[in-house]
Amino acid sequence: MFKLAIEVDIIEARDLLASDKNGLSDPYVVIDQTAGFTSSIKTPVVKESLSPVWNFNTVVCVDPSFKKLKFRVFDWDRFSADDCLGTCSFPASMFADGVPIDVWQPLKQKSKKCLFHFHGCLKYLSFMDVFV
Ligand SMILES: [Ca+2]
Repeated sequence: MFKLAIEVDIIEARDLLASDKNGLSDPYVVIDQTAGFTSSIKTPVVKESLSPVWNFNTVVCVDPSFKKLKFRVFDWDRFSADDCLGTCSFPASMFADGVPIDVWQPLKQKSKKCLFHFHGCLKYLSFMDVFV
């Protein structure tokens, strides 16, 4: 059994919005999986940073018919719901040829412009590879 997957390295972001009273945020990134997985993938939280470095490697399972890969950046809060700092989406066609890509992209967000940096590569992998 084989699944389509995208190997993703979530590298960093620059100049995120400040969401906390101290003028900083506690950012982490969420990716939704589409290939029958109910859970999303989350990076660890980087505390008190507007230019976090995650260097987070993961494999995102996608349906062969997937349209886009979407990243959502949140500010973690201890006592309230986490705030969305911005999102960015990448069309499936970007990954179609299986060549590794290295992308800097502005986040869609309310005001200030910030950049999101990741590596991605489409691959086929056996079902068991997802769990080892
Ligand atoms: Ca926070």
